[in-house]
Amino acid sequence: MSTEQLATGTVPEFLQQHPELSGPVDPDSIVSVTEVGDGNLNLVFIVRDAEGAGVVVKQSLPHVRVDPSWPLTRARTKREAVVLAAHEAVDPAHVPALYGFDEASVALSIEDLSDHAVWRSELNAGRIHPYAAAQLGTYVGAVSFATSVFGTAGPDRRRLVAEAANPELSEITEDLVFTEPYVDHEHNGWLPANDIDVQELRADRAFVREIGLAKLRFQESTQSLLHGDLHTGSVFVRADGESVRAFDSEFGTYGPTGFDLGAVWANLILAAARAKVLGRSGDAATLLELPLELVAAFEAEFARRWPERVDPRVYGDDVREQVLESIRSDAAIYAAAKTVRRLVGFSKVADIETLAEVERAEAVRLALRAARAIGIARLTGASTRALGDLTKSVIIG
Ligand code: SR1
Ligand code: MG
Repeated sequence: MSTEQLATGTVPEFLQQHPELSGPVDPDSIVSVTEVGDGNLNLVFIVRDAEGAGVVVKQSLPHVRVDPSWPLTRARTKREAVVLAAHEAVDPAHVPALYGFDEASVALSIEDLSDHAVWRSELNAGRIHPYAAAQLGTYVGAVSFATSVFGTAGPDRRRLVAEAANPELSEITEDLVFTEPYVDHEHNGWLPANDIDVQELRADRAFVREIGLAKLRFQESTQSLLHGDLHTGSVFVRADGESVRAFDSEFGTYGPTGFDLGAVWANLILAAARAKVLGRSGDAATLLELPLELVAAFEAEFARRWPERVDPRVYGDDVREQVLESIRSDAAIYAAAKTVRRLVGFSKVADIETLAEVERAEAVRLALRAARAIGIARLTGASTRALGDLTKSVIIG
């Protein structure tokens, strides 16, 4: 594809040619364009006009941004537009508004949320924003119910599942989250002090089996339309506590609902490990309570919508309870998988990487142990509360 690559200087003309992407911005009075992309994949521009209105324009590159030797489909922008449109239709309060998508230029435009901050950056600065966990639980509850068998009629849903197929990015998840950390791979890396921890992890056959089974469910399941990459760097928070938005859903596809819950949970474990090694055990304890709020809010929203289910004939409340139980269990193993991948594999996180070496090694050790602990304890039917307490005892002592 010979799509023109946008640059700060060419964005104004691009929006004049594509006014459907300009949202509230007047394309004829643009005064600033700033490239702010800090993720692994794309270009992201914040555009402002003379009245102060803003829009965010995102364009995919033909490769991974942080590794130009790694080609990647530019159709990922379309995949994100599909997921974002579907999620916005269900829960507009928890995602940025989608203004437009242009297939030829592989660009989309969304609401400018510059009055928000990225949750991961806030966590790393010691500001927890604890309300965000429950808000994300509500978001996952709303979109997972609406896109599940319970929220969408069968034939429509089968078409939607096909439309949201995301083969290339799903393969990245399968490789980076579930496979590479457990084998020798050039993407992996850790401090020498953590050699013993990685060896222990890989030698834990029960844990590796659970990771394999979790990968299998990720590959086979079409339970709901996932965000697909719901880490704290994909979440905006606003200091007034009134707005929490999940963005960057380009990895979205139909999959097991617990995958999104597990992503949030994992990143709370990582943030807690950071807090602990920096001497902030109180913050670590607060952070490790948040997965409970996440899961409780998810279940409450799912249950609130349950009376609207499209086919109640054999889907009684007992079915709902079993579905929620299996999602809780999935959330724990996906939390474990997503913790491990950020410590051992490609795409590590600032929470850990910005620590000095001694603290980093300790944080990695604690988080790996917490991941293994919940990945196994969930097999005994441990409650989310019990799993949360377990992570506290491992990380805080
Ligand atoms: C090559 S993409 C690496 C990672 O960045 C995204 O945030 C996803 O988590 C993906 O696994
Ligand atoms: Mg991202």
